Amino acid sequence: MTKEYYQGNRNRLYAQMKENSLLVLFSGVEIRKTNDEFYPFYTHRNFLYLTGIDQKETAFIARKDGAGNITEKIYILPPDKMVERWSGERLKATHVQDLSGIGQVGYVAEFENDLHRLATSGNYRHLYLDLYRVSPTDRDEPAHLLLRRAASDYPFLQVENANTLVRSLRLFKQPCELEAMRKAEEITCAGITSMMKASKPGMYEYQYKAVFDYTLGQYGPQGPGFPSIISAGKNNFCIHYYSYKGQAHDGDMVLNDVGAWHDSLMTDVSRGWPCNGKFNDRQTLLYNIALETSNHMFSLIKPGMAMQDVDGESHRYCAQLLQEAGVLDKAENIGTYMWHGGAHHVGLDVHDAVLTPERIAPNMVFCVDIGIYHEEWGIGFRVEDNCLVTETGCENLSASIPRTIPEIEDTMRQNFVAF
Ligand SMILES: [Mn+2]
Repeated sequence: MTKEYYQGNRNRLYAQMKENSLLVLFSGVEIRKTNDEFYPFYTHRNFLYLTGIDQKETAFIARKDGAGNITEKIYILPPDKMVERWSGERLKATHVQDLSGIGQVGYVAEFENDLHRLATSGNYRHLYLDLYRVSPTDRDEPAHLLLRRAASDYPFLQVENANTLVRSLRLFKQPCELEAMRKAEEITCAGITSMMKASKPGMYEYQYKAVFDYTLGQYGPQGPGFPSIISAGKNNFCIHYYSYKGQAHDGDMVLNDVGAWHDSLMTDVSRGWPCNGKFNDRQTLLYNIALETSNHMFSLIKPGMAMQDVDGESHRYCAQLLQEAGVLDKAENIGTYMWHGGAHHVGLDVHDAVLTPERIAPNMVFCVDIGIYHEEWGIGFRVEDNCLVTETGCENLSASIPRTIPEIEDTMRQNFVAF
């Protein structure tokens, strides 16, 4: 992404902030895994969205004065020859300016003084922090620590939540984001078709995963955007399955729920296929019902539709088809075979941290995820695609990833060839 993208994101946030306000953001800190080892650092997505800086322990202050003028400064880790010898080069000030378009770059040691000076200057009445916890028991982020400190040290500053504002911005995808998502779809397609081509009875789930990871690895060092769900047979009945230990036996279906990312934008795509390359009668029946339901949804989705109707209508329509096929007795029992909805937004996060809208509008991207789980028949899979809402309807961004039975069987007849 260009610096103009990040500048644009910040400007749209500033436009929503009150006058005489401070905005303080943090990229986050490393989490210790064990002894001297840390989990891979993952920059707070809103921080990345607003600055483009993908580095730990970075802070940012923007101030908006009474006339609406904005002043920005970012605080980075200082150069440190010994640390950098072990863990790689830190971003230099000029590099940070080029990436983010933020003019003033300081070192983190200056942050506390600057914040204190600004907070006590008498010029600011509001303090915007990015405050969010998915669960009340989530660990404190640097923003939560500052929130507590601000309450005691700067009680005259009214705290505002920047999180909701950023979430409302992230809801609508920009052209460059859509371009990145389309590229990510291509990479995801390569990964999924590789698994289809490599598939055979007796293959272990970890081998499918290895094929997927290997294929994504040809496109860059970043790998999958989120932990891949790849399972076979009865393991498909665990919706978020990550153990990869099972084996696909002849007649089993393989399920994947995976996504590549490009420029930090994700995809989230599920396909199901019989490991032996040929759908049997029951698999054909259920798969075509899921596919037809998905196609029905893509024909309906357009601006103005209620967001909750995506799940509601897909369950209603799928129930109707299952009833017509004699699989389901009564529509209200659809929960026996459909265990989840799937209309979650996707973007910088696979379950994108956006402000969930009531109504669908252009440039939203969300998943249409039709899962059917028939435990008695031992068949479970989902067909999950990424839906871009346009001015008049919608587009399936993942349409080119084999999804009809002939497309899947044709793909599976091909041999997997390593790059
Ligand atoms: Mn998914």
